[in-house]
Amino acid sequence: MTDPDGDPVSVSISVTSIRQDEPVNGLGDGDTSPDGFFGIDTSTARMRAERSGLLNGRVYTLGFIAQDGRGGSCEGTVAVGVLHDRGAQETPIDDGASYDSTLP
Ligand SMILES: [Ca+2]
Ligand SMILES: [Ca+2]
Ligand SMILES: [Ca+2]
Repeated sequence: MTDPDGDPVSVSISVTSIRQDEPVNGLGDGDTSPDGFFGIDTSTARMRAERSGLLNGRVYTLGFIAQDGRGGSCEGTVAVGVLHDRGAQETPIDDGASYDSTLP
């Protein structure tokens, strides 16, 4: 990475949201929630490694903001999947639904 101003680059990441394409407590996924945990203004998010046994794998979508400490920032998302079947290794499919993982 390079900075257009020539400054040393040091980027801090803060997680701003955790969402998932399955309900936080649907069918065939146990009965635990919330499924996503993070500290406001921290770089660490934790997601429950569960998915519905009836569906096609869970996809979490993490929102984040990256800041360089000098007033520059950008936002982005990253997807994290939970395989439906670890033996089959089929890529989890994002069905497009968006549930807030941090809700109980
Ligand atoms: Ca759950
Ligand atoms: Ca359930
Ligand atoms: Ca899915």
